[in-house]
Amino acid sequence: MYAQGLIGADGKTGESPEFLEAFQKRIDAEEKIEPNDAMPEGYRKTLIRQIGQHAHSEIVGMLPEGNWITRAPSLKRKAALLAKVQDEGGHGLYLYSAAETLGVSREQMTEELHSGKAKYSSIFNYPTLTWADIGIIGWLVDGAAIMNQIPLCRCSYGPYARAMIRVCKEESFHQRQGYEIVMTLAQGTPAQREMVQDALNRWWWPVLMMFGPHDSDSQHSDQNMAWKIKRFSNDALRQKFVDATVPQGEYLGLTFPDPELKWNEEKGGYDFGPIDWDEFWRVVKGGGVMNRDRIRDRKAAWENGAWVREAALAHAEKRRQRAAEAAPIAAE
Ligand code: FAQ
Repeated sequence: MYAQGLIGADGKTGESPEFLEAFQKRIDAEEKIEPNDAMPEGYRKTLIRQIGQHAHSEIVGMLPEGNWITRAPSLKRKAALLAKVQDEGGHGLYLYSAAETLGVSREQMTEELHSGKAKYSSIFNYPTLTWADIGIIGWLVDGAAIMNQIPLCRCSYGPYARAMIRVCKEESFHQRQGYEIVMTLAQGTPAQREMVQDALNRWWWPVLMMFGPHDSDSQHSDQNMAWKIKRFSNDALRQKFVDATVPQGEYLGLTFPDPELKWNEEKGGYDFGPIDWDEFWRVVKGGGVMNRDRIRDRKAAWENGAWVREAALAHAEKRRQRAAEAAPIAAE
């Protein structure tokens, strides 16, 4: 069924206009679409694509921060970071489960991640060089994730929307723990201030890229907004994020690495400089500093965890057999 290309990539439909119109009416009436409902093939496929990529992002996203758990500067920081990274793993699992309700298996999705067919967020291909990067990831990367994911709580596909509610609550704790790390460093010694400013300089532009290409280059936006999978365009969310985040940085006396960043009274938002889309596409296509390491680490985790999956299956089979043997006795 999914023999060719990326799962969910083609979105070809062969449905009658009446069926598509009736489906659109349900969407327009804000009805939730549930797993057993009839849905256009394109809707199902684009959801598998987006939810699968989102799940992969959460799982790959554990790596840059996981790298700092053993080096966190105090027990309190270590406990919070450990909990955060575990939360990201949990988000990945809810999302894989949500995608599975659309008829794709976790193994298929994993295979596509490992082969490089399926994407994951560009942001996780940048290295975490100092402890300040952990604060900046919480503040900015989780901040951007929340901006994108709050509207997904109203996504038309029920299982995805419901998963997002808990994910967003947890992301909001992540964002606060990040901002608190950044605040401590920004109010610390000159060396700490310099470290956090350097981290902000390195992460700012890649974070703006997380929202995806400009609306004019976003191939999925129009259809996915009509289907109410997306509620806001990539550019609209990027603008909201900049407007919310710049005052938070300025409050701490930090500067943003963009000479064109300026409040625009007329539009009621910030103007900002051009994004380097060549860098974005290079990173998305595998050419970022950490792409190769990230996939190598995910593959190793999958292979090293094979015995756990086998043991769980053997245990489930043993329980099934015992239940089958006990059934005649229970029935007497
Ligand atoms: N990186 O037509 P559009 C997190 C691809 S979770 C890589 O605009 P769409 C939590 C896009 O897939 C972060 N690829 O696509 C955390 C498409 O390629 P395709 C992840 C990107 O779907 C925090 C092509 O470009 N969040 O951070 C990126 O309408 C801390 C054309 O783009 C989600 O996944 C990118 N940045 O809009 C974890 C949220 N942007 O599939 C650990 C759900 C675009 O045709 C630590 N996803 N592309 O081959 C979405 O909202 C959407 O999928 C967008 C893209 C907005 C990401």
